[in-house]
Amino acid sequence: MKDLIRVAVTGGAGQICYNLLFRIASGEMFGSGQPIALHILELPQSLKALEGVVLELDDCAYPLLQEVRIGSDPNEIFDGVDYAILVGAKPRGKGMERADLLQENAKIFVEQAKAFTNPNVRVLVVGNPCNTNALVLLHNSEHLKPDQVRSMMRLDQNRAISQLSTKAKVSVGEVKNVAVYGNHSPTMVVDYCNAKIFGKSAMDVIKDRNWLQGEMMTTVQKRGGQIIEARGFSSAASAANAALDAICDWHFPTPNDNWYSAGVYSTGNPYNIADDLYFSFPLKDDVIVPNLEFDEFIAEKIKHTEKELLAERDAVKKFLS
Ligand code: NAX
Repeated sequence: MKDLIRVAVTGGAGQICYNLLFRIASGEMFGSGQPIALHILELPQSLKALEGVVLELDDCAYPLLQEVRIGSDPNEIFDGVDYAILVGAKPRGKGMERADLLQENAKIFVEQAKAFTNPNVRVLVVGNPCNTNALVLLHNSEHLKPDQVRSMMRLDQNRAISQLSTKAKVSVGEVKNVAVYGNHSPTMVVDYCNAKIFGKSAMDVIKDRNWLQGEMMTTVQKRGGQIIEARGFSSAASAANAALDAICDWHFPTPNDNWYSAGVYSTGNPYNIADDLYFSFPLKDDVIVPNLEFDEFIAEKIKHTEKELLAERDAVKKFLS
């Protein structure tokens, strides 16, 4: 039997976790031979609901799930974990300004930053605004190094893959090297210049630059809003699926013929993006893929999303030590 992998998840009674916890426990994240312990954090007022989720986990009788801990104290829940998926965050309330949302969430990540004890822990921030929350987390931890923290951009990548495969009428497995840049927000940029379909340039296969720059880009950028409009709730199953993919991207070697996107610390990046941001780039294993070339449209949009992240950083500057 392999050593346990301990996975902390926050926001355990929320809708993303209802789609995520069961998939982790079933072995979908680390494989069918890997025993798992779940450490689940919730706010005190939602612990009862979380207890109900744990009853359901029990009732699945997952052979790999060796242990479940729940609680409201990050120090207890994050103690000794190998991975942490930080989903719990404060939603935007009625009449709340974006700057208020940034600050309210920053407080959560300032507190959680201090609670990690495993020097090798890897932390994926999902709760929005995820890139800036990741930056706050890094700045407020004595132990976490930049490469131990990421923000989740994999949902945007998956949305882009899906749009490209539908347009080209090929299966999703034939669409590779799709990268998204910047912020997890409507300024996020899909790099259609380097994407491949059947090993060929996506631009040569699709031959419709207007669609790539217009409908495809805006569909991916605004997909979250489209789902809220249709469902009445924000993306949950697809977000959980992306969190699963994002941890697999981190845990397992990247296939030779592909890359993936994640929000990583920008200092020292090869694309002239400002230092000290969490910015989405294409990665192979832990390294940003260098030397990719874009057209002017993409280059200009990348500057725009960088500007938005700089403004977010400015809004939380009092939390950045
Ligand atoms: P829910 O409101 O259903 O659940 C959030 C849960 O987090 C609640 O149960 C709440 O009690 C808990 N929580 C709040 N503060 C907490 C804290 N300090 N410690 C522990 N638990 C806490 O939201 P859900 O739909 O699950 O979404 C969670 C977050 O994911 C939101 O911030 C959302 O914006 C973000 N998303 C991020 C995505 C991404 O691609 N990065 C996509 C999906 C989603 O929009």
